[in-house]
Amino acid sequence: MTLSRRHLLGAGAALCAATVLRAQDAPLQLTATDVHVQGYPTVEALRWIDTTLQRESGGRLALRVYHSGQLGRESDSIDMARFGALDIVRANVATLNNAFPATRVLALPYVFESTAHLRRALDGAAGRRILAAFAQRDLVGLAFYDSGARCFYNTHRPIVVPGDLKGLKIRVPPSDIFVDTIGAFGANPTPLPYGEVFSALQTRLIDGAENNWQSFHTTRQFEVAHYWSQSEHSYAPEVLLLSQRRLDSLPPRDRDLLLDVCVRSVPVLRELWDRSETESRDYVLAHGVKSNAVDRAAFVQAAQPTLQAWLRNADVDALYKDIRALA
Ligand code: GTR
Repeated sequence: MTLSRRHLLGAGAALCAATVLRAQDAPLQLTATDVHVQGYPTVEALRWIDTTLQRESGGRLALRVYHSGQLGRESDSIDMARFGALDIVRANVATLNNAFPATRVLALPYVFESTAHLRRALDGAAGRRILAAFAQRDLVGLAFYDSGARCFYNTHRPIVVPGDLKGLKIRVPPSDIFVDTIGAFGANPTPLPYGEVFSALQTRLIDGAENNWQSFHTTRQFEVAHYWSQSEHSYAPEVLLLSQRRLDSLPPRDRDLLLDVCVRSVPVLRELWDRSETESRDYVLAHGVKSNAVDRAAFVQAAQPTLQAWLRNADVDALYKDIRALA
């Protein structure tokens, strides 16, 4: 088929019209932040939200994802979202523990038995109650994401019983619960922002830290800390938070779509999570990391005074009982 001049002019006119339409209807670009690198499950879940929003809003909404802590520390980005300076924050509940008491139960030691237990609790009444509590401080709790089981890793030796941590400086996230828990195990807890852990290990400012396999892998901390000990002392999950101001500014149909797409990103994240956990573990073990089992009963016992002290708060205790009933 040969294209006539008339066809070409027609196509050109249509293209111009589409461009004008796009300019008028420029998508509203929401912003999201995550301290993790590209390819990390939480960052990929945010990307999925972006493409799904674009597709299902007919191009009205998009999400720009700032990964790798480009917008600063996790704790600062939570405040930025509260004041409307950015829209979505993917943060760990550990960073939220001090300011948002409802999140505390999720970070306490040995509350969860497994990822399946964690997911049951987050998908049920306890999860809904915790998400609702963010409204008190200008945030919308959108969804929880997995963060696996946090375990110890260090530059010195295998940790089998809590006593093996004695004298070690272990980095913790900025949460009083983590300071208490890691201190109760006998280590010297050292709060530091996530982005500073690798160099702190390298310069021997700290002896170790605790986190999940994926963080240990993607931050390359495994190149410096060669001992991983499977303590599974906390399952502190991730949470997706939205600026209430932003939500209020959206027309109802976009509001509903945004909330719905974020909820639908949870199974997407979970699939990515399960796959990447195995990949990260295999990768670091193939690159010289030595992993060992711990005396779990000894860790559970050492955690009891911390757990009981935090459970003196009636709200934390009520959530704890609901969660334990699902174990
Ligand atoms: C990771 C979590 C991050 C950050 C980090 C930390 O597991 O995904 O958001 O909180 O832990 O320990 O600071």
